[in-house]
Amino acid sequence: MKRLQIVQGDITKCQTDAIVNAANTALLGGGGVDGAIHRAAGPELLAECRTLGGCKTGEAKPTKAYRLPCRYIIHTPGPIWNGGKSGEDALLASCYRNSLAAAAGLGCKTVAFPSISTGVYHFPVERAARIAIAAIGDFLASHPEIERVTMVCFDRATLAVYQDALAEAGQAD
Ligand code: AR6
Repeated sequence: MKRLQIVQGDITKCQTDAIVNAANTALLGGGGVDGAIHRAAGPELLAECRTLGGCKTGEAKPTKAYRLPCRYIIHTPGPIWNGGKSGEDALLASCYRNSLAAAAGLGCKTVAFPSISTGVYHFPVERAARIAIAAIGDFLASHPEIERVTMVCFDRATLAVYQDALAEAGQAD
């Protein structure tokens, strides 16, 4: 999957058309990557988020990016890990699919994701990485207009897990 890249870094610095925020259903900011995105984008982001009326887990809503170097932020609340039998896998796949669909609908060609749900929401990272890579790969296969998707892993341990999952999935596309 040459159109899917895995890097280590800070997603707030990404110069992609869109970045994805691992948000919560209120869409009013929080800790982790959500906090970092709101701090870097500035207070206008929270003002726009207040107009959105929240977002269901697994769905995705876009905003402008304000002081960030990207064009759009796609906000998606990931599932909170609850042992794996509460539909978490399907909801996590929906986060990736719906975020990419929202970005494609806005004409974006490049999209960056953080590792959704694997921080505060405690989704096991190996399992999350396999789901993310499969969902992104499926979307790319049917959407040639998306040129590049970047998984931006904050720490080396997460980077290694996503690299292994990508190698496991093969280099087909
Ligand atoms: N760039 C890229 N990845 C980052 C960054 C960054 N600047 N900062 C943290 N990460 P989390 P979740 C990584 O907890 O599990 C918030 O309070 C982090 O190391 O941000 O989906 C929301 O408001 C981890 O690998 O998101 C929600 O309430 C990954 O991003 C809740 O947390 C996701 O960790 C969402 O929890």
